[in-house]
Amino acid sequence: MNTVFIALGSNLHNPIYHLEKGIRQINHLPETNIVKRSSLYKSKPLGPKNQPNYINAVIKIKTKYEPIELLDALQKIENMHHRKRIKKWGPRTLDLDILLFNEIEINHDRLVIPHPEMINRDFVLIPLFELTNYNFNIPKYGKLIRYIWVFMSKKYKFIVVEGPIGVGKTTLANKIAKTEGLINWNDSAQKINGKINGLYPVPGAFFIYKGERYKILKGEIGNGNGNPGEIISD
Ligand code: A4P
Ligand code: MG
Repeated sequence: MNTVFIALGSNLHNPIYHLEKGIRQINHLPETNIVKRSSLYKSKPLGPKNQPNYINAVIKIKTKYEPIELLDALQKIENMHHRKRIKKWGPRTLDLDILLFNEIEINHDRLVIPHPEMINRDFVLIPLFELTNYNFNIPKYGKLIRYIWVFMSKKYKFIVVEGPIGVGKTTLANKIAKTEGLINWNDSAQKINGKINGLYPVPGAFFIYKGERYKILKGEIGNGNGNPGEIISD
């Protein structure tokens, strides 16, 4: 079975409906199963600004499909959502992008993997992080976490690592602080009731919640006004 990560995005006609339906349709493809799905993230539009906010998510699937077959299947699903391709980076009912396919690189007319824009999009990187881990490697590009921290240090005032006592919040906070690209961060994690570590200072705000391991579960991306992330859905 192939392991594939797919990014979903929608900003028209009830985006959550289109995302949820798209996820179910992918799960129904022959010899294909969803292994994990991220939370839904609300994000400001990249590209033309005169369009609604997006809802984005990432899923991890196992499939017997080969790359181009999978692309065909996903485009069929997009078409079922009456997706109209009008303008580049314009509004859409459902966009399905293949981010990663096993660990391979593809440079085909119709398919480039890893998806070349993924490293530039926090609405892709953060849900992907939710499904993976601190050491996750993006073929060709390197550590996922590096790209995330570069974004965060530009956008957010602080990062909060929250979770039960003894799961390794301080270790994570210290790792984050020491990660290349975060040289302006205060690397002393501040403890609040033993449940939260904060890292200061960078512009904006972001929450990292923690379930079993280091997982970002919730947060509005591109908030940038110092408020905690808005909770959309678990
Ligand atoms: N293609 C090449 N590589 C891939 C791949 N890895 N996965 C080709 C999927 N498709 C791939 O895509 C154009 C062609 O890319 C396909 O025919 C396929 O052969 P498209 O979806 O038909 O057309 P598009 O909308 O012009 O391009 P694309 O790349 O899907 O748009 P983007 O770049 O994804 O931008 N803002 C926020 N906040 N959230 C969003 O999700 N999305 C867009 C769409 C703009 N702004 C956004 C968001
Ligand atoms: Mg697309």
